Amino acid sequence: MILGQFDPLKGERLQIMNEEGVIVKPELMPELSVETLLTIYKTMKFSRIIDEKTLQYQRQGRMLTYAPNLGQEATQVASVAASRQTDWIAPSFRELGVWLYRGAPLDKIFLYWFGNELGMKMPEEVRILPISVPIASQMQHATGLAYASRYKGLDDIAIAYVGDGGTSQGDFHEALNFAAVQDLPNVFIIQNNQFAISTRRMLQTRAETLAQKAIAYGIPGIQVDGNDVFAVYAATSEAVERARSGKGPTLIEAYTYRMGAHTTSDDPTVYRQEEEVKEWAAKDPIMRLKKYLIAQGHWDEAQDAAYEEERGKYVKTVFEAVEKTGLMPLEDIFDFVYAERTPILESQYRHKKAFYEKEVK
Ligand SMILES: Cc1ncc(C[n+]2csc(CCOP(=O)(O)OP(=O)(O)O)c2C)c(N)n1
Ligand SMILES: [Mg+2]
Repeated sequence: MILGQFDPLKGERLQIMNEEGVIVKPELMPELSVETLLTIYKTMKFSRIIDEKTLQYQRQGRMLTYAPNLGQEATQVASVAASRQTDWIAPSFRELGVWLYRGAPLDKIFLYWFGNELGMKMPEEVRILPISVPIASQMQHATGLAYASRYKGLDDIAIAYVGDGGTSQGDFHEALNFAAVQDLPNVFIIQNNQFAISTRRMLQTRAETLAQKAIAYGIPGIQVDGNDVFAVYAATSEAVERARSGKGPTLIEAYTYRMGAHTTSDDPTVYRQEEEVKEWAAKDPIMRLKKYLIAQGHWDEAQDAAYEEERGKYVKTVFEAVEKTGLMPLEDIFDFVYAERTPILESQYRHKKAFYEKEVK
C-alpha cells in the first residue's frame, strides 16, 4: 500500500523514478505492460507536439487563445491511464493529455480553442465532461457523477482534476467534504503546477502541502512527484481501486511545474525568472520516461524522431481543416443564456455588433 506510507504533513513525496530516468524505489514500481507504457509515452509526446504547434499557430494569428500543458504531461496521462474507459472525468481546462489518452478527437479539441463550444461535445465512449472554466466548479460535477454511479449500482468512479489555485475555491471544500461524508467513489487530482496565473503556490495557502488538506476531511491524501509517471500511476491506481471498492475518495497532489505561459494571453517573464524554468526543464517528465524506455530497450531515437514527424504532420492536417470552419457567429454568445434576450443583453449585443462591423470585418 502506497497510500498512508507518505505523510504529507512531514513533507514526504512519492517518487519512484528520479530525474535521470532511474528507478529509485523498485519495490513500489506499479505493474505496467510495455505496451501500456509505450502508449503513455506516445500520448505524452503527442500532447507536447500539439502544444508546441498550437502556440505557433496562435502567434501566427491563426488560433484564438490556448492554455498549454508543457511540463504537466506525466500528471495528466499517467493518472488517466490508471482508470477505466468507463470511469468519468471532470476536467478543468488544461487536461490535453487526459483527452488524448481517452481518445478525444483532436479536431474537437481544436474546435473548442477556436471558440466553438461544440468542440466539447465528446463521442459517447469518451466520458469526459466539457471544460469547466469557472475554477473548481468541476469538483462538484465529479461528486454528482460519483453519487449517480453508486445510486445506479455501477462501479464506475469519477476523477476530478483541479489546479493549485482551485484548492482555494469554496467548491473544493464542498466537494471534498461531501465525497468524504458520503464515501463517494471519487479521486481528486490536484495538478500543482506552482502557479495560478501569476500567483505563486506559496501565496495560495499557508498549508505546507496541498495533499495535507485531505486530513481535515478524514480521507487519504498523498503528494507525488507529478513528473514521474510511475509515482502518478501507482498512487492513482490505488486511489481508483479504493473508490471502486466502496472505500471512498482520495486526494492526490501531483507536484509539477507549468513550463509554459498560463495561456497565450499571459507573459510569465514578468513574474518569474528564466533560471527557475531551466531548473524545471531538467526534470522534464517526457525526457525522463524516454531515458528509461531507451535504457530498457523498449524505444530508440530513430523511433522517436519518426513518431514526432508523423504526429507533427497529423496535427498540421487536423488544424488546417478546423481552421477552415471559420469563427463562430457573434450571436452565439447571446443566444443560449435566455430564451429571449433581456434588454441589457440586447444592448450589449448591439454594442458588440457595431464594434465587430467597424473593427473586425
Ligand atoms: C471562479 C473563477 N475565478 C477566476 C477565474 C480566472 N482564472 C482563470 S484560470 C485562473 C488560475 C487557475 O489556477 P490553477 O487552479 O492553479 O490552475 P492552472 O491555471 O494553474 O492550471 C484564474 C484565477 C476563473 N476562471 N474562475
Ligand atoms: Mg496552477
